[in-house]
Amino acid sequence: MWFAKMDKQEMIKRIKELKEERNAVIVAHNYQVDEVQEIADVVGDSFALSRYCANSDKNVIVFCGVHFMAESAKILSPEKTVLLPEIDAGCPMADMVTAEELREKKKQHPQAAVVCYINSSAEVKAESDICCTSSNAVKVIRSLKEKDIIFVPDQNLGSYVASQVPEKNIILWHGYCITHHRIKPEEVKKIKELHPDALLLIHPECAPEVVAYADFVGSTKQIIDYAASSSHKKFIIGTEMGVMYKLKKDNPDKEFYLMSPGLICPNMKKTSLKSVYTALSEMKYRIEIDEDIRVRARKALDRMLEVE
Ligand code: CIZ
Ligand code: SF4
Repeated sequence: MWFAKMDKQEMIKRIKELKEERNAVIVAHNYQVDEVQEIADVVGDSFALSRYCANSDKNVIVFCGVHFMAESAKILSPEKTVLLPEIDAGCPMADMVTAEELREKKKQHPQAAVVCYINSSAEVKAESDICCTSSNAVKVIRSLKEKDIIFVPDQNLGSYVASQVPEKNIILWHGYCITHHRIKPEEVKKIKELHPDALLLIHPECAPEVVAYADFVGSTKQIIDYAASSSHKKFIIGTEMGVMYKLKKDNPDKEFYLMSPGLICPNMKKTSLKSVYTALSEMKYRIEIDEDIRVRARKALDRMLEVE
């Protein structure tokens, strides 16, 4: 293809021109590759990005992330064109629960409230009472009057919340993140021994045996904010390697070590400068959601916002 001959600087220039022509905004998740984070107008977690898009006056959104994130942006901004540069960039955890399976579970526990992690499809959000992110899951669960809570799809985030809110009965689903869940406690023990004076910051998508080693547990944003405001100088980072870009850039006086070389999400790494360029030039891939599902999914997101 002709753009194979374009060098990086030329590609960046063309992306910027196309962005103006299309009246578009480019947003990138904290797990995106460095060069995609560099060209983005804003980098953040899934919900902050969706909120940013909803408040933006641009009518095209290029969402550099995975499918459920672009869908969340579309749920909040139905009048805008939302583009996902790599259409097969999905989240395996989000695919571990379907709306039909969730309806079955609800029948077994009719008294329970349903909380879905933002890492879920629009159809699953539409079947849920309220959404949550890894930043606000504990707060969301505490806000509910029901004692029994079906929590989908992440068993690890669900277990973490259960440990923080023991007065609730959390009914766990069997989903997990293929990237965070595979980290073993032995590996964590070893890296802690290698850097005994570093603080260990861990994402709650890791297994409870791993989270047990953490000095701090939080979402990508909470990990980034914690490292920036801490007087400590060394940190072991227990989430996807993409966050290292911002951590190192914003804190040149501090040292960061990735908890495991296995902390890499293959779906997040599918998006490249080339795919962003193609998304803008060919206006693809457009995210569309059935209006009935969108309206119901929106209620679950709006209810979460009321808790914030
Ligand atoms: O909500 C997000 O963006 C995800 C998937 C992780 C996080 O902790 O920010
Ligand atoms: Fe999904 Fe895990 Fe990748 Fe996040 S890091 S998008 S939860 S597979």
